[in-house]
Amino acid sequence: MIFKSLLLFILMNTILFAQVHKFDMTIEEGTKEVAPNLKYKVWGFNGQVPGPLIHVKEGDDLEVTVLNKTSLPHTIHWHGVLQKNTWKMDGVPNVTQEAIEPGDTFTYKFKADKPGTLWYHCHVNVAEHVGLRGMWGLLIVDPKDPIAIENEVNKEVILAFSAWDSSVADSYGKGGHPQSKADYFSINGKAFPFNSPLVVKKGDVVRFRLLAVSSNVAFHLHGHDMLVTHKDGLPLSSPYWADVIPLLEGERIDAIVRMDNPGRWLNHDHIEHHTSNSGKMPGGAVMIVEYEDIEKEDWYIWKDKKVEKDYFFSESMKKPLGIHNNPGFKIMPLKKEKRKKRKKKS
Ligand SMILES: [Cu+2]
Repeated sequence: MIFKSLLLFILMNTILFAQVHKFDMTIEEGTKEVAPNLKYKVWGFNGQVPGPLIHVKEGDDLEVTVLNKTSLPHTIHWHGVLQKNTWKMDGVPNVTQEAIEPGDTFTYKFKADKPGTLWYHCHVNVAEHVGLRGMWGLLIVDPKDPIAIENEVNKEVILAFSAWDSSVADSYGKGGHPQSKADYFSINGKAFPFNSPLVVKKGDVVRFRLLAVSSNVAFHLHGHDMLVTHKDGLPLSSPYWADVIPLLEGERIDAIVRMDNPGRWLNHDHIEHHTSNSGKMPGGAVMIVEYEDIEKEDWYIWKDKKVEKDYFFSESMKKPLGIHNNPGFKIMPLKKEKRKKRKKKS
């Protein structure tokens, strides 16, 4: 009897009360290989770009303790979280808090009060730290009341678009000037053809969560119409069909696609100069959707391309709620990089 009531008590608690997630996060210095000829000095949350995926449920409480292991100050802004009665957790330096100095920690405590595709990023010198140095990651908040089509989704795919200015790749503290020019563009931190194919099968219902981190985007998927269902996390009262989805910097759009057209399909930013690596085509914010079992002919540009399993966070999104690092996104620590260079010279 006592055992039964205890079980009931635990069950009621999990149903009625939010979960508390306590995470430790670091900010680390390192190098990100955006393309083989573009190694970029970045700051990575948990030493990776994109930062780790944080996946929680609407109403959950978060406590994130951030340790700044770099040589410049940073913060974290939780973009989309409303911070009701917790405005000091909004992560804006000199407005809601003092920036986290090198070697210091800061604990962000807040409720995941808004559902959907959210993100987090540094709010110090945003044009450089977020725009060019990789200080961003995804915060996915599952809704308490999903709309009907969300329940049909069997594959989650996150595509985050960012731009890079190669002229400041090697110099922290530079870049982000209005007159500076981005010449490399990427999806989840890597430019085509150095990123990964997305493998799907007929019948999949894929939710594309699109985020424009630091470049405007005109997202186009060949061979399929996309049903646009959510904007900045919230469900639209009238979802609509599109084959090009425009996003301005900071925006998130969710689109659900029924994979019903087997083949090999290009998936790209339709702002044309975003599809090159410093003018060299093909490159930039481009990747390919491959249906399983489609033959790969010799002339296929990605015939021997290895699929990076969690490149689009599909595996991480299947894991239990929490914070998920992704070894594929690890940056190379600066010290190691220096050692490697020295070795090469000797
Ligand atoms: Cu920063």
